[in-house]
Amino acid sequence: MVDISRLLSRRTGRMKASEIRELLKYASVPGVISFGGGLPNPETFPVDGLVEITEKVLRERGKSALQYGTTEGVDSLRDAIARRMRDKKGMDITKDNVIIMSGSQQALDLLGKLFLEPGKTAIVEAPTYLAALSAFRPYEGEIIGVEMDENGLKTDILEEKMKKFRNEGKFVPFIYTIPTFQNPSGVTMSLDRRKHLLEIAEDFGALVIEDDPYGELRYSGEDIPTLKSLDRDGRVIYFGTVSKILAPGLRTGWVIADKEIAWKFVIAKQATDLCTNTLSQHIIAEAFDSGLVDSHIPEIRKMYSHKRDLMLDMLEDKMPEGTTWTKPEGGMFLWVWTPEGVDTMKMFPKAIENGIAYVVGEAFYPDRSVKNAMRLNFTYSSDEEIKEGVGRLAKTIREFM
Ligand code: PMP
Ligand code: G9A
Repeated sequence: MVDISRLLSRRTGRMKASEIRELLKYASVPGVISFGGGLPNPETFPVDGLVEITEKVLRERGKSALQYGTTEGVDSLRDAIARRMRDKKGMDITKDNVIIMSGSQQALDLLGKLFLEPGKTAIVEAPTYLAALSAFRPYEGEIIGVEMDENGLKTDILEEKMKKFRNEGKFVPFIYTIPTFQNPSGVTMSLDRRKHLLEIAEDFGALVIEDDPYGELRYSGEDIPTLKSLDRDGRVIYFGTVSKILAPGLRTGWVIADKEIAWKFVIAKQATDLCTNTLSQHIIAEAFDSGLVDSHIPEIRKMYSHKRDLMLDMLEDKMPEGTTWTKPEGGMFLWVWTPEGVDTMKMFPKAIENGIAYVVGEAFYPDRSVKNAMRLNFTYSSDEEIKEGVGRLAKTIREFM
């Protein structure tokens, strides 16, 4: 065996297996109900529609659909996305602002590659998307979380922190947010906070990253304008994906940015994978253009909104005194605060013993400082599993208290 420890780069020391991916193992352990993984419900995948489209694409455009493509992405897909972002998200953009990614996860990695290094500080929400932390960490900047409440990122606290950082000589290239139906909390940032966030970013010369995989999955309440639609000077970089409105296996997402920034993403992407899966891109372009995606999203909303309501009802019914949770208007997750002193990491073995899995809250904080919280996914489990699983979770918390 070669001893590779001396051979590895310094950055590998900052790489860590995703706790969510590790948890996916429990999704297949017989008898364990998992609210852990952030998986779409496979019943929502429009398999028949995609069979038809794939055959059409291969027959009509097989030679180009199986060839390498440009790094920026397949033109028909960039066009379809630009149109969609203009119509549904109020963005003033063209195809030239759209760069196709191998999932928005790739955009997160390239973001770190482009903007982080020792001496730079990324601001994230606390809690934030776990795999964004995994993407940023190897690039050796500092990552600092700013707390949230039921209206999203607390921008007054952000402003104070930014002032303090400026006095300390800390340099903040970007503020990363998931403003709509956040992963992990399910919370949506209010319009006032969105405007305030953009003002702060402008004052301090930082970019704003709007990661929006869930925006089209609204079950109640009113749409709030995207940060990108409120952007006046090209400060917002928007990340989108088909993972939650079509299928994650297609591994396709996009970056919307001003042309200069978009070009930086292109160069960084070239070194990573040259281009995103060309066949997937042709299939997705067709799925947008033929109306498959639009006819299909209401079905996803219907199923998930029912599951959200069911989980909320069950929590109301079963949870012990002192436990609270968010009530998301969309997305795939909700966030549970366990009573003070109930450390969900320490409780985890008991949960598995009782046949229920969740993601421990501390994994979503850059400093792992919060112990009495967990994330629950409500989209993957069957209705029966949701009913039974919340009961098991409540029993686990009671026993652990
Ligand atoms: N950002 C957030 C906030 C997510 O929740 C996810 C997926 N769970 C991603 C990015 C990655 O999505 P994709 O499948 O497009 O890589
Ligand atoms: O790792 C995955 O499969 C994507 C899930 C993301 C999440 O659970 O937040």
